[in-house]
Amino acid sequence: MTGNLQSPISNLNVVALAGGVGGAKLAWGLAQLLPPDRLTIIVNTADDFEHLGLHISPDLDTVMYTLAGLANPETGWGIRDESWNMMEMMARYDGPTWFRLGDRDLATHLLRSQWLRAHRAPPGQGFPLTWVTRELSKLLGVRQAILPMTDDPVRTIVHTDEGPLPFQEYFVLWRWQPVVRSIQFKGIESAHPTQDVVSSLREGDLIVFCPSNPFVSLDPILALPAVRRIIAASRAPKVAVTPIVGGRALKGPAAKMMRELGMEVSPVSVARHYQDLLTGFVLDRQDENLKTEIAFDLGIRTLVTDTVMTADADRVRLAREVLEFAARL
Ligand code: FO1
Repeated sequence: MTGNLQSPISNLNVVALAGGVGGAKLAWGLAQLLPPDRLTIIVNTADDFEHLGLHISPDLDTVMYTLAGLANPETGWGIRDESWNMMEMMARYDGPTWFRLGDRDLATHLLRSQWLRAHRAPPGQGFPLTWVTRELSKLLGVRQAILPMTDDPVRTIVHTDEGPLPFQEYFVLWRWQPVVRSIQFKGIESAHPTQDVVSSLREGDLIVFCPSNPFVSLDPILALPAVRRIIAASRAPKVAVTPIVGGRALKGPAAKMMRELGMEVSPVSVARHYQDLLTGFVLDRQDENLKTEIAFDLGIRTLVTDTVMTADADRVRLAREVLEFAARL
């Protein structure tokens, strides 16, 4: 159902770059307005990790569960109405329970891991992450294309005052409290965007940078060889929605990372971070005073609106405003 958008917009091929919870919310809003075959979500996989013998892809699962209407509304990750029997038994064995795996969520990790292992069979038995993600999301009734940014292993290592931490240990085990010195995407040099990612970026009529963490959710996608060049070469409008509102991140470590990386905690820093790629930037009303700086110093057209997505209606409204803003660029 394409809602009551003017027809030119609902015929746009929209490509959204997303990471965790914030990105998934806007992707869901866009999915309410566009025909399913007009929305592609390219998702960060640098948060992936091996845990208890399972390949876990948190951002892919957050986007998939959100589009399937299954996501836990409180956390944004994992599945709603979840049970935790496996975790309780794990605790009896004094096994690792720092990364909480729900009983329903576990089915996703078990199947993904088994299908990927089959991929390690002789070449041509390919079950790469792109195939696995398409199968799982189709089986959950998701009709939009959810694309891992790459099928190659890329892992975010956060270099902190506690030493180098794999992303999930930094984010969950250490609750993102260690001070960040630098961020590394291990394996990025020899990784490639998938063919699906390359063609969706080339064919997209609009590229949306969702309000995800710029440094650990969108940067891994942009750091893949050729991706920045393909986005820069595209004549489609590129619109970013700010993940920073009133000097703070709505969720997670983005603001704290900015401070620790020596940047001013402001939407202007985010706009500058993507500057060479952006046509438009969506700023929250609380930061309206920064509009001229972004518009004139950075030369990026700016839309000021309410960017905080609390209820589902906010997600759809923001998605509609992004599409209508893009149509004017
Ligand atoms: N985040 C947490 O803060 N605590 C957890 O125990 C946790 C478990 C978890 C399990 C599956 C999954 O897909 C995501 C999970 N997350 C958890 C969120 C995850 O760490 C983040 O969503 C991303 O990696 C960053 O966006």
